[in-house]
Amino acid sequence: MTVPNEQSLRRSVAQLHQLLMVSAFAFASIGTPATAQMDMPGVKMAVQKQAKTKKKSTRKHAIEHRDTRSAVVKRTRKLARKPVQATGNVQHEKSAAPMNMPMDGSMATPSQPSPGGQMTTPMPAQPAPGAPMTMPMNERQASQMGAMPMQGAGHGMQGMTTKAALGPYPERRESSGTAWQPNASSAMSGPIIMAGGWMLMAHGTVNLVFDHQSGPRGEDKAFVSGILMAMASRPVGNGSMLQLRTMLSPDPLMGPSGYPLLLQTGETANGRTPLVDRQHPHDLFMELSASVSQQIGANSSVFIYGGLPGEPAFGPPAFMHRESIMDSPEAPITHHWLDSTHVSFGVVTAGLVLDGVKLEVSRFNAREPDQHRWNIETGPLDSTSVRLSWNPVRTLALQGSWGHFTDPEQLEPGVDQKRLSASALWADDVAPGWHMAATLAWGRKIVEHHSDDAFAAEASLAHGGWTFFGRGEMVDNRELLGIQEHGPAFRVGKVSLGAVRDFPIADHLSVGAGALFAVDFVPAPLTPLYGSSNPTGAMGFVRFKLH
Ligand SMILES: [Cu+2]
Repeated sequence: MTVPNEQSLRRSVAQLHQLLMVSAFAFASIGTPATAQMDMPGVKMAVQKQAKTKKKSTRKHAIEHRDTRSAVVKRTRKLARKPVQATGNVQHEKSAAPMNMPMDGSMATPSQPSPGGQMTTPMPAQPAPGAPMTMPMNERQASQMGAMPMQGAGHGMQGMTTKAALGPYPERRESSGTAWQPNASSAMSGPIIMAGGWMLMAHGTVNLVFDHQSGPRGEDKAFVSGILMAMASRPVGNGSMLQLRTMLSPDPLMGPSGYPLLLQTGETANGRTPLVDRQHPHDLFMELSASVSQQIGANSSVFIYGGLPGEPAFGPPAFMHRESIMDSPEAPITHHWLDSTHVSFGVVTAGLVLDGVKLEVSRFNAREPDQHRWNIETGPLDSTSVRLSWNPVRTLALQGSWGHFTDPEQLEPGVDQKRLSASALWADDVAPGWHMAATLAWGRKIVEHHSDDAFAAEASLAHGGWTFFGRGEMVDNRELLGIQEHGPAFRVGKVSLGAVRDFPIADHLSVGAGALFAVDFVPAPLTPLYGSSNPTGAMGFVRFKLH
């Protein structure tokens, strides 16, 4: 993808995407049209642009009907005449995650079939100037709505499948890039605005972190990290769905050398020396992507995804999107084995979805981002990855993937890598009001006949405004002596435990305070360098969360 006028390409891609997302949001929040058009195969309808959801708790239905949203419509419609007021419930972080609205029209109820099999249901318009429609609801509300009977719906939507960006499955299954998480996950949720046929969603977290890493290789630093993600999607024809995504990171503000993190390696701050015992900052643009999917059967679809940058079909969802550890501000030391490809400057992925199975192939630029964190880079799409994903039940997401990475490391020119990964993500309510998520992941990096493994186990437990999280990791790392892949592999480990308490300050916005403590496990040959066999790390943080 080396083009003659690279500078202008970078600039225009970035500007175009920014403009798109910004104008979409601006449009949505000012002149909201009275109706939002929603299309799905065989169904065309206009729906009321305002909705208020009522808060009730019918726990009994919460579990059975979590993913059945078709009947939501009726309830929404019934309540639609009440004044618009967002009802984001931020008291229960996880269990109160706003519901992701299906985008395929299953929010609306058709009443009159038109001759062509198309149904049109115009609904009373009540424009509220300046008030974009948001449809926040916590799981309980959503489930309760989902459990509402379809009174009066002559042509019920039962049996209709909700449709996400990449296929006809519950939208909650989608995660970073084209990765899947369990349907029962609430990691990707945020306020939703419907405007002009588009469904807009945003979410994100910004952390202010105070970091202390012990010993001679440790250091202290305060920094800002996080992600802000905006998505816009709309149907574009019969069974097709378009999605645009922008993900931004404040990480470049922390400076090119990132933050102290014992046993972490990967990327560079100056283009000459590797970062060791530090986590690199992520680029401002973590994702600027577009995807189009076409439904090819009741539960199947094909899709294509392109990003500059984007995430190829390799590994589990990126750590900042995994519900099991997304509340921790600390990057995993397994990052460059499992999910460091989440910011790849040039990705094209084609995929096939058959019910709970997804097979996808990516061609991408595997070169890791360089030390310039504010720009967009380009490079040839000369690397390949293949991923097979399987969600056998709504609480589980499995994947296995393989990749050939051409020349990934800036400081190791000409050295290719192969990587393998397998992971299992799990999420469910373990008791009323208690939501749990867990991940088990393995990654292998094969470089010049060395095979180096990495393992990660993560879990989070959310209750009320509290989230507890933990992670254990083990890595065979050759880069700790700063001599890249040519050093011996040292098996190192780490256990990290933490908690955060969030307090709502506005609809969909909370402020939280948290802390974590980590113990590192260093093998004997490295203990003189680290001052002990168990150096430690600690972080205190304050965060804003849009959800
Ligand atoms: Cu990363």
